[in-house]
Amino acid sequence: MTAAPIHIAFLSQSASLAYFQPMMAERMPHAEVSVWPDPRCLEAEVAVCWNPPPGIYARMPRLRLIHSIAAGVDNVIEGQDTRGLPVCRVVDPGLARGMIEYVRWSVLYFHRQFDRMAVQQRERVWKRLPLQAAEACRVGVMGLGELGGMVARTLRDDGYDVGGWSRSPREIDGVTAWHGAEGLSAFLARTDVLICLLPLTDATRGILGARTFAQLPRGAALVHCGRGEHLVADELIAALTSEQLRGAVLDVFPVEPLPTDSPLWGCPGVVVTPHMASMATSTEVVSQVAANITRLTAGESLRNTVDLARGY
Ligand code: NDP
Ligand code: OXD
Repeated sequence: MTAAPIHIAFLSQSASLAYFQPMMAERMPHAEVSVWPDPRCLEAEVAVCWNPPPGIYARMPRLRLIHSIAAGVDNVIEGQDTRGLPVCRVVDPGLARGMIEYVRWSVLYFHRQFDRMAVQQRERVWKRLPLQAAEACRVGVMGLGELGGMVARTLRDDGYDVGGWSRSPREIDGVTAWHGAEGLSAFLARTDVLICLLPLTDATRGILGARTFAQLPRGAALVHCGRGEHLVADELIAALTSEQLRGAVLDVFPVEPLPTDSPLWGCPGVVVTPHMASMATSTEVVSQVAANITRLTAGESLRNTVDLARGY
């Protein structure tokens, strides 16, 4: 007797994941592939998700594996009953490379004062500012995981004075590292450009707010590539207005697309980008999901599983 084909459902309530269907079908020709809102999704054994409908896993009696199409899993697990099932995410060197490029640009933007030059240009001011050496610019990376770790190493190699902060102790050659709530103040106090590459969890929600900004040196800058809910927008605007912060490059927002009436669009000192810091290619996502399905059906251990107790 041949086994029934595995059934894979692509689930999102906010994005169309239909483009994955032909790719997945080509990669796993024997699989059945459905895309939400097709009700056949409820029969699937594998849910591949970005912001899936609320309570959906509870309605999928045959479900065996939940897979994010992204590095972050917050919108895949938040408010959902994952029923003790394994949850996996994407870990990809290509995604890390994209993130490095985005963060490098953003750090250079502040370090080489392109933000100030843009203001000068608008005012037709020709004024040369002193050149600041990279080693005099103290960059701080919040989150030293797959992405933050690579970013910290790259910026270190670029000559910046790099510090990092994580939940548990992390050692990276040439990077001064702090961890835990007790390490946060010391980390912030020496950070001129703060980069957020944290996952969104109960412990990190709202972390980019007045309390954090007040502990940075006056005139520090923010580069935010984590998740929108890390940031308290009105407290950022207040910190920019009081010049406690000099500027912010923001890639992620609690509501995406960022609503057209958000004050962040026109806030002086703010650069808004549309959640494009990095992403895995669809080919890579399909390949990682397919590899994990093969492991699942073979009874082998899965790659890139999420620790649900930690939330990331
Ligand atoms: P990882 O899980 O590999 O790393 C997470 C890091 O954050 C770890 O170093 C972890 O600490 C640290 N951390 C978690 N919780 C805390 C806490 N409470 N206090 C201090 N540190 C904490 O994640 P990735 O590097 O793969 O991805 C990070 C995030 O980047 C994703 O969750 C996603 O939100 C965002 N992202 C954004 C993209 C974009 O385009 N804007 C693209 C891809 C990802 P420890 O080392 O101790 O575990
Ligand atoms: C991700 C993202 O988590 O795209 O991969 O934000």
